Amino acid sequence: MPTDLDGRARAILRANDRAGYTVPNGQVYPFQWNWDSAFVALGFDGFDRDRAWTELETLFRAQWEDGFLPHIVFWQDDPGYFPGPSVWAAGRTPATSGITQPPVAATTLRSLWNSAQSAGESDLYRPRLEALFPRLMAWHRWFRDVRDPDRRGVVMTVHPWETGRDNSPEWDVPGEPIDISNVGDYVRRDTSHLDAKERPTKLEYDRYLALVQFGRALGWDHRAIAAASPFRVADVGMSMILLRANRDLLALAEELGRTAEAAELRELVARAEAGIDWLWDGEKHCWCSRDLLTGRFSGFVTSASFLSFYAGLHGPDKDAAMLTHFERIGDRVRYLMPSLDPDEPGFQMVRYWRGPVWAVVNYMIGTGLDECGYSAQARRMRADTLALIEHSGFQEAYSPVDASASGGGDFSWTAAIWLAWSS
Ligand code: 9WN
Repeated sequence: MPTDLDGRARAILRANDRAGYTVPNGQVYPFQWNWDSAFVALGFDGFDRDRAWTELETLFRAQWEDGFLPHIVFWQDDPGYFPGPSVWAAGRTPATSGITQPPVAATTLRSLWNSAQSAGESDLYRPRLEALFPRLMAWHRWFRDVRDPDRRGVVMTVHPWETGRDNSPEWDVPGEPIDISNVGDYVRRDTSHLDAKERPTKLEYDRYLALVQFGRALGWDHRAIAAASPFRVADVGMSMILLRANRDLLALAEELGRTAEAAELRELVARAEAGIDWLWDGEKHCWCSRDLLTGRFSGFVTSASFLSFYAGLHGPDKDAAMLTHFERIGDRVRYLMPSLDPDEPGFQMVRYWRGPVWAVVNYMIGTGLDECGYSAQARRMRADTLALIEHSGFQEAYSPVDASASGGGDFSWTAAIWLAWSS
């Protein structure tokens, strides 16, 4: 692999470092994002272990008392992004948003810990692990208590931004009941930085804003929101990522000798393993998200559908069906894994989560495939991801057809995935 790309990736992380947290991109996303930081920490770990741990520690400094971990931390205001802290009005210091994001942090922490151990630095990092562990536990308990009140083993999400896959077509039908009649005027900033054809539409933004206004009107009382939101979806991505994260947190609990927490986590893993079948669409033969209000499957094969491997699920029939989708999609596009099945009429090769490839999702899919023994598919995930970066640099996302860029450049989590995966 060309080593200049290693240097470039490190330079991007350093340039986007705001002394303790990393912005995804300096212009478009000038704050700390939750799951971005979890991936960024993996990138730092290869050349600055201390800084990697700091990324997670800074994120958890913004945790609420009830365990909730916000999707954005506004460490300082910046007019370059909308909606900013005054729109969220979460009433917190530091200012934060009122929704969360996929819980990748426990999986990252386990990886950082393993790496510290291999480097013979356990003594140095154990106190930091001990300090972070209860914070992770609190966040995972928050998911259990607030986002799975019926104990189904799947995660409720109440905003498309929570899923991290903002404008996935999975949210089109569940988004219809959102009342956008009182959203009022607002000025988007994303489309002043980026081409509008690479971004969500006005209708989607109206819905995002209406849901922010809904949460704000309830004072960001998460139980009240979960009981009344017009948008309540069991996101396949979030559910798979949380199952994986609970397994990793369990390993850390065992490592730390926390027997009570380990028992709690074992129960969460067992519940998710039993409940996640609710997200298997037997007609489309795929994992997909499901509307909690209507029970309706999205019916879409998305990149998140392939996170079943990362979640550690083993089911020969379902695996075979997903691998058939993998082969079919792999024949249709040059670069895996498009965020939407290219055989869908709504596939758009540069419109955000309706087609483009994201290095972080590829990393999770590839890791899962490898762990489950599907090594040829895992190799393709890695090779395609590195080829995209070699072709077009460190973009937010890429066209699966021709590797053209979608979204912002000099992107932190893409640089991090290069560093974590190329050596
Ligand atoms: C809203 C920062 C974030 C990612 C998300 C991605 C995008 C924000 C936006 O950027 O979302 O959270 O304004 O478009 O969809 O996954 O965390 O990189």
